[in-house]
Amino acid sequence: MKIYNTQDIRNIALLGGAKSGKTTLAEAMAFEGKAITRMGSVDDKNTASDYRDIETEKQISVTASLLYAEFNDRKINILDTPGTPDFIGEPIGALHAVEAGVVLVNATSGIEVGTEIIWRRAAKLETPILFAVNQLDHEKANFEDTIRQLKESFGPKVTVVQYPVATGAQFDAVVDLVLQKLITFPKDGGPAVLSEIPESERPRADEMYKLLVEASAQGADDLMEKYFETNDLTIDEMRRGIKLGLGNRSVFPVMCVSAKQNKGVARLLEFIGYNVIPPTEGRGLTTKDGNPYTCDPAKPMTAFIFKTAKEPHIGDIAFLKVMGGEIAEGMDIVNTCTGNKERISQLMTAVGKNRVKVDKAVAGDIVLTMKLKDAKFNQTLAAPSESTVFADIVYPEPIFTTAIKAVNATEDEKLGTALNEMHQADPTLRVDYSRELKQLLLSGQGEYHISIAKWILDNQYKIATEFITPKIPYRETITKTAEAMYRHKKQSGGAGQFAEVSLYIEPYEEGMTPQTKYPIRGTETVDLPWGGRLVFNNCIVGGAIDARFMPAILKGVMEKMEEGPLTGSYARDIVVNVFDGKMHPVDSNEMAFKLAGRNAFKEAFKNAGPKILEPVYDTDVNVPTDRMGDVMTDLQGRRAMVMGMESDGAYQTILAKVPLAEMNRYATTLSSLTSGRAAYGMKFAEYAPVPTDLQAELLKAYEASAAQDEE
Ligand SMILES: Nc1nc2c(ncn2[C@@H]2O[C@H](COP(=O)(O)OP(=O)(O)OP(=O)(O)O)[C@@H](O)[C@H]2O)c(=O)[nH]1
Ligand SMILES: [Mg+2]
Repeated sequence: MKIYNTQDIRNIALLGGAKSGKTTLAEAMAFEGKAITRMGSVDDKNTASDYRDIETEKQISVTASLLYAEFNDRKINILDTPGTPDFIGEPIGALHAVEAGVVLVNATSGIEVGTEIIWRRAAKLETPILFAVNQLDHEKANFEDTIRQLKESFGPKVTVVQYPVATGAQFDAVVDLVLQKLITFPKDGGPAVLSEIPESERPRADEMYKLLVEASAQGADDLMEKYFETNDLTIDEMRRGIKLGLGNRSVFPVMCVSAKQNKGVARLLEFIGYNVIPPTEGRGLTTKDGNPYTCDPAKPMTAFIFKTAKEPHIGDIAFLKVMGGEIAEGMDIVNTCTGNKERISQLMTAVGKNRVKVDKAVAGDIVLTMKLKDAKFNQTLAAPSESTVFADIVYPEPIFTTAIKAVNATEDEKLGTALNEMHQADPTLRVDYSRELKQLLLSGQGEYHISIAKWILDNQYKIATEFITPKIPYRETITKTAEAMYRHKKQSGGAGQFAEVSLYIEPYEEGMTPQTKYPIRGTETVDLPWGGRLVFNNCIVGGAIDARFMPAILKGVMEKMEEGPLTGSYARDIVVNVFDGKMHPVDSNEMAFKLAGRNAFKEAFKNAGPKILEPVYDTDVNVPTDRMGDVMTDLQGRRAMVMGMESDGAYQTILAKVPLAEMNRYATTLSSLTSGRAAYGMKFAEYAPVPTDLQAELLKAYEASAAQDEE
């Protein structure tokens, strides 16, 4: 394949709602760009982009694919991303490798949630956006409605560049206001035909053109001035305004296509080639130390790994955006994140599943490389003299968690390895072993996300797995003071064991006044690894217990703190005052005092108004105003405490404190309450006592499971 210069490369990501037609458009673009000779279709499961087993099985995109088109002496790299909101990590990753996003909008169903989420990301990254209204051939297509919705959601900078003369079965021509031509698509395929705009379309075309001129003036200050003075621009000025406006996000042009019938796709490629900024003019990336880094072929070689994948027969694939210099086969480089030396053994460009070898790639290009020893997403490859490290792509926090285990316990290790590999391919899929809950936790962007992960485990890794509701990390504490004495005494044959401990426990509070009932002779404060504190006071008088036994008593108390007396959860926020005890000259030892300390603490705890605490999360739910009522009622059913409300256009944000135990499957419920139009986030806030009836339930459940363990 020909090597293109930086200036002749354009990078776009196809974004937008689920099933809006991105993969179909990518296929048509690759076809128009001579990268494939025949167009496949999603319905026939033979597109270049949706080739993975899971994608042909479900007929959706799950992973971003790289494709390209060669058009008018330019190479256009295309990242086809999934639209299902559960796979949001893919378009987010892709946005870090492109200079423009092409947002597809389905003319039959309008804007979808996923589109709004990715829109906000693009805004943050200052990525230029153009819209492609797709499926105009569909009988239910409605262009006017779609434009109205686009303007409602994304504001007045949404600018119509083309409009269809008719939609549905009659969709065979668009008026292109930039070219000032009618573009007709021949019935039996083949290149589109350009002609003068017919008289019958003139009034509409003129009216739309006025709006286009006004919008294009936003692209540059001099155009704005001229427009204010004369209320008009020349055609060339209008074109310059659109190009600049797309680049600086003051214009969001709208194009028209039927991806499936390959109508309008060549013109879209031409528009992209002409108007999208070259890589050198893009915002570039940020380095780890916060400096902007623009793409530049004159810099030493640097490349950012914005995605990794693993494929059968190939192994690990790294997706690179070359940011500086050029990268070539056989080159010795360094991974600046790990310091590891690597050699580039293979460079490829791709049309989805079909990969094409290239000898080198220049700054601005997007390429694949295989067989690196150890490369992960978010890492930087560079010339050995370089130390640049690019900042990480920030992925959204998980919103759905399940515990998972292998049906066959001997496959636990295999499962761990598989899940870690899957995390490398999809950073939003997270896996954690909780030592506290003794569960392997799998988290992602929704229940569907996790169910797809299970499909991959079942079918690709061939590991049978089971999902279990994750346990809640409860805590235990006390609400009043109590005393207890415990005597540990054992007389068996030779040496006996003896220790007696009396202690007085109180609830710990930040800044509390120390008790005066027993004189405190020494204090040890333990910041507990699971949160909260244990204050351990030595109040022994007259040498009732030797100082050398105190650490053993503390150890015993800590053991019981680690496995709380009520339900085995961690205990927290307690003051223990050891005020008396007894020793035996021969039989007393550390082991005996540990046991006595542990049991005395357990006794006292039970009489100190023990309470189970549960984690409570600060939760913000972003809901369309018309669904507020349902979402609110549901939240109240989850013991939520509503803290406030914020209005945000057609959306409201509910701020609430909700117990984690009530949030299981919330993503799924919220999605069905709002037809997928809401989003939410959660952050740990505090531990709070559980209601009495729930405490009784938890105690019963723990006793039952403890009894079972003993059997
Ligand atoms: N009538 C019509 N159908 C289309 C058009 N483009 C795509 N489709 C159909 O819409 C469905 C979804 O198309 P895809 O290309 O998979 O959509 P997508 O946006 O890639 O979907 P995800 O990646 O899963 O979000 C398929 O059945 C396509 O055949 C179009 O222009 N017209
Ligand atoms: Mg797709």
